Amino acid sequence: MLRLATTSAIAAVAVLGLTACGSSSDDAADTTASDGDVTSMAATTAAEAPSASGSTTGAGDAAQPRAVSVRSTIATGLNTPWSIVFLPDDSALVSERGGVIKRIAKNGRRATTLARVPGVVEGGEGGLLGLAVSPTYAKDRLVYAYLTTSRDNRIVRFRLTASTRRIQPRTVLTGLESAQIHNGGRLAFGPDGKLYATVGDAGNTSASQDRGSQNGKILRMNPTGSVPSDNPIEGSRVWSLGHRNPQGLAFDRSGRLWAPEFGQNTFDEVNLIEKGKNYGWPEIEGRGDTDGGRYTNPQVTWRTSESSPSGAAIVGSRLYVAGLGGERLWTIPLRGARAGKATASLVGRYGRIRAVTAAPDGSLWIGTSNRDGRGEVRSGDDRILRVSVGG
Ligand SMILES: [Ca+2]
Repeated sequence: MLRLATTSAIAAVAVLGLTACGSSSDDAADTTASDGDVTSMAATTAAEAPSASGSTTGAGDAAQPRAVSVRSTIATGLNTPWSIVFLPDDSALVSERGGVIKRIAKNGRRATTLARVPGVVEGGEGGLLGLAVSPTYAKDRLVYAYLTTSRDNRIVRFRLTASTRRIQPRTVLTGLESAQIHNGGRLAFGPDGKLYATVGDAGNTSASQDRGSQNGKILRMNPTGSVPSDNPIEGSRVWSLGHRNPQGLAFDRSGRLWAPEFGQNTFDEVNLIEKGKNYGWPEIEGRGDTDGGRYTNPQVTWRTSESSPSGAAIVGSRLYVAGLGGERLWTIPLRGARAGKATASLVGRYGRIRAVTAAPDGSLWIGTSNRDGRGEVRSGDDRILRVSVGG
């Protein structure tokens, strides 16, 4: 009975949030008065709901996560690092949203400018966003980037090595709708060798349920950008639909894909992404009526003030999610296809956290995002930190 009551309360709050407000920027839930009012009202109404709720299956999930502890500062003085990826030689590449790729040598303690990606137009939440390293980098030296230009969001690829000074991008996918908000932008290669990309609704909520649009989707494509023959909709890169603004992708050791997603005013989500499934936006924010299985509910929800989740990474059997507005790192135990209870670390200590990447040594690297126009800039921002997550 309690469970039913809680679900109803959540549904009521979700409806309230949807009807009270139009499209809002996500990276900060409470920058405007109207957003702030709705957020606080929702938070009050939802006070009896768990602050971070996941599956309750498996008593072991309630155990404390392994210790999350900041071990060292890898680099400082960055400007809105969006994505951190590692090359096979254990050096790292960092995308700054303004368009620059920086490099951190193996065991290095500073980020040096490598090259600028041509065509990037930084504005609102857009700019140089996700990076991905070719799974066959040793042979092809290819790096992939998701970026905002003057007319679209697109994915490009280019050869990149430590000696590269000038990038010559080739297009992989063009024509994704761009906007000041909801550009998505995360890239990741799956264990299947396919390239996955999170694409936001660009503020056009009707795109998310439109199978003919690539916005509000998670896309799956061949490394050239062509459509794999085993995608769910013939001739389409759409892998899953009904998304608002996902900015994180992480594959677990069984090859399952997990993706956090910004909610509008009430509930952020973590979803287990499966082929062809519909994650509900804009019909549902957070958990709701699946309409007889038409929609798939998230496995974890948060109030937007607690999370505003961007990047995601998995180490062992735990999913780590970077919180922008929530200014924290979330740890979520994964048990097969179920997510357990989320636990927060580093709350407020470093400000906004956007990037989180599993490092070759088993640690996590996290990147702050205090210079993105929505944060409180601290001396040394933005920074990349090395975080241990236990043995
Ligand atoms: Ca959803």
